[in-house]
Amino acid sequence: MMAWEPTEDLLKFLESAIDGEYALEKVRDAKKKIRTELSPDNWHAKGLQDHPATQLLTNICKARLKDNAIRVDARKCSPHEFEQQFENTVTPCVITNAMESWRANERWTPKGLLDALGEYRFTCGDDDDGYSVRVRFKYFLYYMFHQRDDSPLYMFDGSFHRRGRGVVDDDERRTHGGGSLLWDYMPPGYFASDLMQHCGRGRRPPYRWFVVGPHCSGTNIHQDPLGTSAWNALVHGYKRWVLFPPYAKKEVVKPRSLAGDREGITWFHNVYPLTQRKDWPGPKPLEVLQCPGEIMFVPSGWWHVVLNIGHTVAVTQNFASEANFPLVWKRTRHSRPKLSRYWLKQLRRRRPDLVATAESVDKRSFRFDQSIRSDSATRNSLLSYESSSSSSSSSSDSSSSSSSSEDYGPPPQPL
Ligand SMILES: O=C(O)CCC(=O)C(=O)O
Ligand SMILES: [Fe+2]
Repeated sequence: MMAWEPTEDLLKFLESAIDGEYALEKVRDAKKKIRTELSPDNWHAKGLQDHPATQLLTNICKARLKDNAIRVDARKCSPHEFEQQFENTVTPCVITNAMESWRANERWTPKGLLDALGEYRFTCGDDDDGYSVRVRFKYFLYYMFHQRDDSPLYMFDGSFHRRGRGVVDDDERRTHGGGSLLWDYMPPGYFASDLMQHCGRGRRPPYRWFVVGPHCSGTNIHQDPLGTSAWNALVHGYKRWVLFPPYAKKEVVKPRSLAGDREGITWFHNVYPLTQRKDWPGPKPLEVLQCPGEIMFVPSGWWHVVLNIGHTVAVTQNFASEANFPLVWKRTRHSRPKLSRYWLKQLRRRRPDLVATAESVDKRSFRFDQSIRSDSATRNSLLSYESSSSSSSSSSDSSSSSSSSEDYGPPPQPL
């Protein structure tokens, strides 16, 4: 698991295998397109990697403090239990012992990936017109080990299944030669029946990403699109997560005064300290230090922000399950009407049991919280989360809600 430590041996190897000067030039070109507001020579201007606050965040991590998430051993918790306890109650958790057999454990090392994918280009961000900016893996790898950027470039690639030797088609696992990264992992059994698979080949919005993050890179606070849930499996490095329940108000967890900040690390510097104060107006954060070999489950609607500690390699997928289907259906119907028509057609054939749910969502003005909270387990789960993390029931969350959390109501009231 130490494969991504910048040892002398590894650095020597990278020097011998990659033209460093050219690599940094290519990365510089990508930076210019991705953050047009910032000169490519100014990415380290704030010295954030050496900032005491960053070091504190990192040390807290190493000491394994600041982790109040539930761990679920995949060998002991059945899919039915998982569904009941976590999916249906919209409760985040960390899954252990679910990726032991993955080929990724051996193959996703700097040398292994350089050998398999060094020449292929992967997405590291978008330009101002929304087009992907891609960098060859070998150049990105060199950059990772030769930068001190405040918020380093983050490789986040949704087309990774098409890269690698022997890849001939982008959808069916079996038509990929052994070269695709798809062969190196297997979605955990809990998430095997992803209902969005019925959206059809090529129509489905991007839903799986290969994620390579240098130390201090990260993802700013957000909710995942279309009401989907996600799992995020970490092969190397550590990820520090902070999560807030769906009913947290956007303007509290993502203050407008920091609207210019789009980076995970700046959230940790500017907002995280506020969350630790007595006068923090939002729900208390759920904090996680995700270790290598662990899978983070982020249920539908939960706000989350991530900071990579040490170089990280992960794979993440978003999905629709029976538990979040009403919300995903509602959002898809609203923002992707054409896709939703095709999806419904397929569901009629393959999952007719869900059609009535879809139709009932269409008929009434559906509120996700009313649906999930009619279940007493959910009520209790969200309640116990609230009471374990805050001293009083939060009165700060009024009924006015931000646009992105309009499907969720205020926190549950005591029974
Ligand atoms: O940086 C990460 O690993 C988190 C990714 C994430 O939250 C997302 O892709 O929606
Ligand atoms: Fe996310």
